[in-house]
Amino acid sequence: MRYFKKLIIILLLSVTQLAHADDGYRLWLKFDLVANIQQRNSYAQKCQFIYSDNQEVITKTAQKELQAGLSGLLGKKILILTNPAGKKGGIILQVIQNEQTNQLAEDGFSIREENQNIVIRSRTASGVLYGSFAFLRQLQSGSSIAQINITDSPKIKYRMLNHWDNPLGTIERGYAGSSLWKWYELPEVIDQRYIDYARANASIGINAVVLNNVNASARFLTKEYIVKVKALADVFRPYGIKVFLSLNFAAPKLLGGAKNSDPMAPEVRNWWKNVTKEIYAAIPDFGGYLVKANSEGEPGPQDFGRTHADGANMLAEAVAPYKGIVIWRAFVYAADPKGDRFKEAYKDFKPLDGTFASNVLVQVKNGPIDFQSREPFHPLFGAMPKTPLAMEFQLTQEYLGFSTNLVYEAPLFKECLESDTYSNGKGSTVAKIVDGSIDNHSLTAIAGVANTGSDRNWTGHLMSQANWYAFGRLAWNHSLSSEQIASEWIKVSLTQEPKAVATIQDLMMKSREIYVDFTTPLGLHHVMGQNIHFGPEPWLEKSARPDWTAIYYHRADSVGLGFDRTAQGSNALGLYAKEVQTQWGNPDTCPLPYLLWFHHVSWNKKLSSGKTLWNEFSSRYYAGVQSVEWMQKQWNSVQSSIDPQIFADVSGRLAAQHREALNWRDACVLYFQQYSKQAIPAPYQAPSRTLDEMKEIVRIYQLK
Ligand code: GCW
Repeated sequence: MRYFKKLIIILLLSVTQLAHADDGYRLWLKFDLVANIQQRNSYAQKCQFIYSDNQEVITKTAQKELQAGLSGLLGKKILILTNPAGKKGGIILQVIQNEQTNQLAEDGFSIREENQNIVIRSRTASGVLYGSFAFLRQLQSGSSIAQINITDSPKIKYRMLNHWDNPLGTIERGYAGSSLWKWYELPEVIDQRYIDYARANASIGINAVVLNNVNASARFLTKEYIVKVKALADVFRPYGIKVFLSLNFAAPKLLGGAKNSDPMAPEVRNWWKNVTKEIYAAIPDFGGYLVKANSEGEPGPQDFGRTHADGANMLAEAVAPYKGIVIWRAFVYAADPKGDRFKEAYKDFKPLDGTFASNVLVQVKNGPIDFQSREPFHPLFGAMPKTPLAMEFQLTQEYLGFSTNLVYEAPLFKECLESDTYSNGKGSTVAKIVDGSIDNHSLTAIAGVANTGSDRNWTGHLMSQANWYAFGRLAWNHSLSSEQIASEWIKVSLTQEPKAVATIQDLMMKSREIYVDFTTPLGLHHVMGQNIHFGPEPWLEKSARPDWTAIYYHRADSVGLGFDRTAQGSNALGLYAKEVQTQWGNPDTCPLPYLLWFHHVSWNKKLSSGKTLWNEFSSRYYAGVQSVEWMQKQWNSVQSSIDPQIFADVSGRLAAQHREALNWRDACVLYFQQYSKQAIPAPYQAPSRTLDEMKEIVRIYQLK
């Protein structure tokens, strides 16, 4: 009997446990019952009903979302009224053009208490949707809504995700499973996930998605695929999201039987016009095209002696009648062993400033090389005042340890956005170039390469959900702080227990610098494993291109370490404004995070930290590993405030991160020690593994 009782208790316990287990699928849209009864009652008093005087499809979405969210938070069904008849204590949605809403940017909203109702008002239906999600966020995070008075407008027009998803379901640089888009099932089968994806995006203000990889298959432009794309566009439209496609520049030849794809050939121009017409017939609000051309083997206008502008303008002409736009990527770099990849995009694009059609944006990665854990801002920002420049950030952690490393990316994004280009005097930050305010552009865009996939929790590492969230919030308002966004995300996703919120926020805020320390400290860059871009491979000397090796970038020799980009070296620094050159040009005063980006520094040089380069550099690897141990400890300390399934999953990934940090440390200090010929500084101990052992570990990582 006693045994039986025990069994029942164990069973009950595990059922409760299961009921609480959170697999992360609901992201930041949990809307669980507000635990504090007093607070719940105070919310309930003000949210007794929902009414909208506008019946556009997006406003209906807002009503539905409010109803579902509030019902969850308040534990009772909230009615949508068709006639409020002077009722008080409800939520009123209003799409209206008046003096007040005209002050808002498109999609901006206000939330105010008026005549004892809460009015969410905008001049667009999507503004009302964003306002509704913002309102729900107040309740979710436990904020007071007494005398609520919020006015908010997005600073950037197109806030987009770029998916690098391929037609067969794989994702280039995706670390969270396979593609969300099930092309073979579309258009007949609509996965619930498409809808949940749209909800998540709309809730943080994302209003555009590019569905497919920039290394694009021409397949997406066929009749068969246009109906599939239309099916997704139909799902996303009620959430205010426009669909874009990446295109393959050689499509006229590949699909249309044209002789070639020369953008000046009438036959080619017509082909694009016709295919564009077909797309718009199916999807009248189709956003337009994203193009990677003449980059890493992709076809482009230069194949026919034409410029990037010739290619972009041809497509711009095709989409113009439908108010579509073309986003042309500046991620191009010729393979010149004597050159400096840092300068390539600038060389190609700067002379084209002023020659692009008015519906073209040039999309520039945040840094000049490729989404490294730290890069100086791209020198094109500020250098093309006549061309709207879109920002491209990478959410998927290609160079940030895939889905086993906790790296909160908001500080990385902010560092770039807040960099001063001095293009139009002090304060010409990258953010102000991108939001159009410096050069008076109204066509503005910011893109994040998506980190989503078919994994149940969407992003592989649960903490990477914060990067998706932070991107959306910053795309909307780049002046939000990383701390603010982190704490907001933690409260709606993990816990509201104040001490746990503070601990996790601190851990997130430090995570990027910790990753930099154990992988590429002091401005070292591009020393990761070849092809897969995982783990260390600083010894990589040969690759298909010189600028895909590690030695091209770190330039280690018996004298020192780092790439001299001053006038004595490649003079990439010369691409920046004078003030920026002054800031980074002198090795004695260059901030340590950027040092090896711009200088070849001798091993014995005394740095501003008081240590020599070798001592500082090698110590960072050890400190980085210790910091991962610190992250593990901090995470353990919040266990009681976190859902057990989430806790265990993140703990496991932190342990994996620790193992990987040790690999980075041992591989890098042993490799560079061959050049510095100096001992590991006290109090640290030399690695117990040899360089050859590290090379073998990395070699095995890369085996097919
Ligand atoms: O970061 C690099 C990646 C490529 C990618 C390319 C790009 C889509 O390694 O996989 O291709 O950049 O941005 O075009």
